[in-house]
Amino acid sequence: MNKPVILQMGAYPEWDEVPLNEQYDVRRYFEAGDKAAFLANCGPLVRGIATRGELGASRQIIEACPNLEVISVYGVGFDAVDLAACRERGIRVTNTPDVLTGDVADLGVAMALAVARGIVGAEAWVRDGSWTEKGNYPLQRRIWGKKAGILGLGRIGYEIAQRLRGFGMDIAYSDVAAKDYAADLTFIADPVELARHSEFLFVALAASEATRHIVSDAVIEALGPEGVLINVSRASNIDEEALISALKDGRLGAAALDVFVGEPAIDPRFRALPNVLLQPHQASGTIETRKAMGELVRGNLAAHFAGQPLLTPVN
Ligand code: 8YV
Repeated sequence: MNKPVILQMGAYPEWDEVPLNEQYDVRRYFEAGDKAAFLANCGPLVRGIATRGELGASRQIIEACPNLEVISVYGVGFDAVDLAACRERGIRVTNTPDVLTGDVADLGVAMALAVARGIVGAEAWVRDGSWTEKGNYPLQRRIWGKKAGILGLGRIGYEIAQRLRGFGMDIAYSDVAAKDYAADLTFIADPVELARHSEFLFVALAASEATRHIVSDAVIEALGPEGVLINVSRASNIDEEALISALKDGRLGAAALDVFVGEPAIDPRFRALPNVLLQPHQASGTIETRKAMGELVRGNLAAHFAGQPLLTPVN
């Protein structure tokens, strides 16, 4: 029996590529020179798409695959998948939640610590001889006992809160409604008020049209010149132009970013800013977690083609 044809949108680690190619007839979109011609040729054969959180599947891609049945996302964020186009055609979408929650929360907290304690600069201070030549490293800022705000108290946001409890922080959060599982945390509905409350503001909410630029200039101003903004969600949740401007003129103290508009080709102005920590969208980037994500991608595809319930459906 012919293997189902799968359109692969981006590269996976070897440990995923091998079983995927054993189980399916994989067409590697990301390697195609002429992508339009490639799609015209194989699109009608495609029954499934294996993609990545940041790559998703656009309406154009979906419409080029008239026999598409399922889209399996390697990542928890499915904002880059055109869900409206999927709804119109009854195309199922799956993602990889839970398995990556801890890692993303870990990196968010690590980024906050790195910025507050100047860890990147301190490493350079030792390595480049400044410690010998210039003396002690400049004093940094405490994180324990400070005020934290979490924008989006879903799985990842809640795990960030769990970690911050260990630092004795005063934790508040904003979400569409107060969460019954967070009764001991302060609920502040308005993101501007949350930022005003916070010294460290973590952006952890799922990205959608409704959350675009939710971290507005007003939120950034409210966080202020002593504030630190940490983003482990999607760049679209932040008004990046306003962020760069505020970082440049000191209206925002610092930022720690794992996601960027146009990544990996980030806005070059970030590179000139001394008060921003740059990370290459690696929040879920551990061997253990990426193996679990890959297994879920394949598990969902296998369930679909076996006519079984999907493991982690989005729709
Ligand atoms: C992944 C992510 O790094 O989960 C997501 O939505 O953005 C990240 O965890 C990405 O999807 C892998 O390409």
